[in-house]
Amino acid sequence: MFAKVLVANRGEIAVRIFRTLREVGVSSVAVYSDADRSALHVSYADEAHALGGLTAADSYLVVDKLLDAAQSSGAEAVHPGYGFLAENAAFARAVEAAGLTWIGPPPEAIELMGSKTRARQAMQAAGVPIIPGTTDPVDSAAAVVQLGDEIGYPLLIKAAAGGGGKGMKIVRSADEAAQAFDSARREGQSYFADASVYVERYLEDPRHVEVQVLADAHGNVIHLGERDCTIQRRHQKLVEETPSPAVTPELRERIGRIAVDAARAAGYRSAGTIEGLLSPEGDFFFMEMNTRIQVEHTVTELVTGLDLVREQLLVAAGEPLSLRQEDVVLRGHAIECRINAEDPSNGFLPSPGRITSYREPSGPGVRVDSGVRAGSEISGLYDPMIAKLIVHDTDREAARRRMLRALGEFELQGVKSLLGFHQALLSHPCFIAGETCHGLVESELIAQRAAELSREVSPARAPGTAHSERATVAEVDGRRVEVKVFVPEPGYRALARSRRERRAEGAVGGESGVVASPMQGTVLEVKVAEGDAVEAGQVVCIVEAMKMENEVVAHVSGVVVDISISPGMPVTTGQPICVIAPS
Ligand code: MV4
Repeated sequence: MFAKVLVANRGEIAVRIFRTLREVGVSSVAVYSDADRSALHVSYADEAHALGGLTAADSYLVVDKLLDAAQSSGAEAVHPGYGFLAENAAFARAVEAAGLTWIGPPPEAIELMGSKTRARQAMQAAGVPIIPGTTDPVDSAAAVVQLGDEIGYPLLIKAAAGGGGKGMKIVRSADEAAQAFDSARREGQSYFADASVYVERYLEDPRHVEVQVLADAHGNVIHLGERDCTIQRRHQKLVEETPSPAVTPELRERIGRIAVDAARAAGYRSAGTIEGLLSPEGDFFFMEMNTRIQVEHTVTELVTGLDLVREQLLVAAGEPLSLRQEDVVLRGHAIECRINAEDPSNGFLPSPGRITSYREPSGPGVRVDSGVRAGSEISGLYDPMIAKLIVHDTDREAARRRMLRALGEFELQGVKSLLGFHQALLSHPCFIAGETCHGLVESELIAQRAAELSREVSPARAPGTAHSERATVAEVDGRRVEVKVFVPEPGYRALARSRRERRAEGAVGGESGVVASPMQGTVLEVKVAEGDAVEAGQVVCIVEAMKMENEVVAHVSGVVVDISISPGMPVTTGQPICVIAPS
């Protein structure tokens, strides 16, 4: 086994991996951005190395910085967690080229599954059922129509480099093909720098059912049953459970075999997930493979009693898996609710701020995997998922009630969260009946119930000052030292203040001239230039948030002045984008 492992990640998953490392006696190395100096994952690890940089692009995504930290700490292996560089084959190769062990699948398997068309070809060749459609990219709207003639409508155009639902477009008839094709290519280009698309038959009212697999370097491939992740919002999973209410023991054996075949065909090693769609008729189709440990691996851990991160460590160290297929026992029912710092009564907008009060639920059958504590700042720069609440009980109804009990115990103040939303959702007859609940999470009813049920308070906000004095922790050669620092306020805050002052002096007309970002995200495209005349409602820029494109519009007519963003820039909620001066 390794003596020391670096985790190239943050938040709850970094803490989750550190916990296993501690149990197996491996020392742990954290890395952190400037925004994460006092984050929980940094204090949990045995040592911590600053990456420098505030945004993910300047820290957790910089390969050279991560490799430098690994090398200077003397780590022998790197665990990527999920997100960031977990499914980046070039990073996996760079880790190995640096003489370190990659705790994950072979880079070739990552690459194969990164191309949805290549993956479909390989799965088809291996006898794994794929959703009917093309296995090569389609290069024209005419080719989409041709497939429609052959297999009928509706069709679904997906990005070949994509996954997770980004850039999908439904085609309900031949005359919709051209627009959907162009739009899917544009989104593919903007999300993945790859406009290639392919086409599948659009399945109505499917369930998202995925199978957990484990594979070692000795030819052993096993599955650990399925997870049902049907409850999603804009392709972000919100609730996951196992077993799926729609999977019988016979179906489980069938999809388990399919998943093992798929993993073998990919030359897979480590923990991975075969994501599939289950039709109302009980047909299971391969959709894509996630070549990483997933957020929702926890529910599988609770019903199998296994530690999937420990299996990943064993496999990476060249050991065989700790069990064989016939040793896998699935016991009871587990449910996970993702506790995001988001406001369900405001379109699930991220809700950055400081957690003023925090107490996790506990008691029988309750697990919390969290990356925060009281006092943690939810920065708006990273993923809004701050904790996962997972429960286990003898059957689905008992687990559901246990989840409601635990949600009620969870104390989380200072930021808006999904606690009330989950209470509303899990109390709904549709969830109780184990149905697909499509459309329910977006419904006004749930948003209203969620608002009634949440006991959130707004964070107290100190007025901005130019610098603030703060006690913090500095990292010197991997050692952590308490120091006092003077922190300059973020640039945008100074900008906002100077605008307010100029407005007060009458320089920029009306009170409402500032166009502010309604969400935290990344600027994809700026649609206006300084000096442009714009109408109220006109799109000013596109902000990517939660993997979706969002149009930010001018709310008044006038002339654009003072554009303070550019493509590629991260923006936080309320950050000024530009000013519309009266024309
Ligand atoms: C589909 C689909 C219907 N037909 N593909 C892809 C990414 C994942 N987040 C959802 N995806 C879907 N792919 C075909 N050919 C429907 C979805 C889908 C979905 C599937 C199961 C459960 C919930 C869903 C919510 C939105 C979209």
